[in-house]
Amino acid sequence: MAKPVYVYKGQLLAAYGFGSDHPFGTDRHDVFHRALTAATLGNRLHFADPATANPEQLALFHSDEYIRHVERMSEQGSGFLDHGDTPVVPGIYEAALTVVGTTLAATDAIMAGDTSRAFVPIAGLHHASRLGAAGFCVFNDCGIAIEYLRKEYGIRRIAYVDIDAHHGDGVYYGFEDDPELVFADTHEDGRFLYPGTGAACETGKGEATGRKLNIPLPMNAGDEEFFEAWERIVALLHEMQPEFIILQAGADGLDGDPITHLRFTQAVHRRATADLCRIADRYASGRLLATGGGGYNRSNLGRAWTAVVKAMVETE
Ligand code: V1S
Ligand code: ZN
Repeated sequence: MAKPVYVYKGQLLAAYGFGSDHPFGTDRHDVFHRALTAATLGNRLHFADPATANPEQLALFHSDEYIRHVERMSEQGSGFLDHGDTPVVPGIYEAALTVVGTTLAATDAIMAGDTSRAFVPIAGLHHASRLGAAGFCVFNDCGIAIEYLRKEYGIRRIAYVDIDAHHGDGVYYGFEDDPELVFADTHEDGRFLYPGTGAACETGKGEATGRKLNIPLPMNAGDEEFFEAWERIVALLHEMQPEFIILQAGADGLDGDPITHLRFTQAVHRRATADLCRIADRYASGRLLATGGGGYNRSNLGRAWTAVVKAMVETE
């Protein structure tokens, strides 16, 4: 009997966001769940509750000073955590703790064997660095999950795959010289889009050289350009044979996103997820954790994230 795909749902998770004038509004969670419900995958899914992380878990990736700074700013309730993208809204510390806690709960569910595949919308906050917030991202749940898998489960060879339109700089620079973190990221070329990093020559440092793949795509690149890049990612994953795969499945590369300039369709999300499921089955006992990441056109977000979950169900 196939295990259900775990999809995380709950108002504590929905609370992470920055208000209706900001691209990362708190409506994104409900928009996704409405689209998923319409896809009627019902009995193949298990809707799991959000969880809250504790400061010790944050400290697996972030500095104590930065964690205290977010807590203090959140109590104060105004200003920005970065240079204008990540406003302090009331309760942002608690909401950010929920994003991290939910990604870690999904990690635990997979490692316990309750499921092989899990999807956490809203998570995938890949810009936060060890020392600070950036680009709508307060705490880097993906970076924390990587450290958590190592500490709690002794899983060393982890693959982080990122198809968000923005480069996953927080994860890349957090593990740039770490040979056991396989990193593969397609994104809109940094010469045209935030955060400006992720050039093809950024292939890792020291012993990690060659274990990181950054593939910048030109403005207006569509599915064809993506799939060409994707073959290189698939080849790297077969070579590295990871024990656990994390996918940051940002939906902001789809045509019509208000803040980027790519032209993917949801076929990108469907095929990327299906391929990762097969690779996970071959090397990682099926273990695949996907996070929602970006995506600011609400219809696209529903379509792309539903395609991720559907591909997980169909390959389970
Ligand atoms: N790209 C982009 C973009 N758009 C915005 C933005 C637009 C409207 C607003 F009301 C507020 C912000 N900011 C940016 C980027 C940050 C993008 C973060 C993407 C997050 C993710 O999808 O990858 C994962 C969840 N920031 C910038 O371009 C920096 C600025 C240079 C311009 C915007 N101002 C507000 C700050 C400085
Ligand atoms: Zn993005």
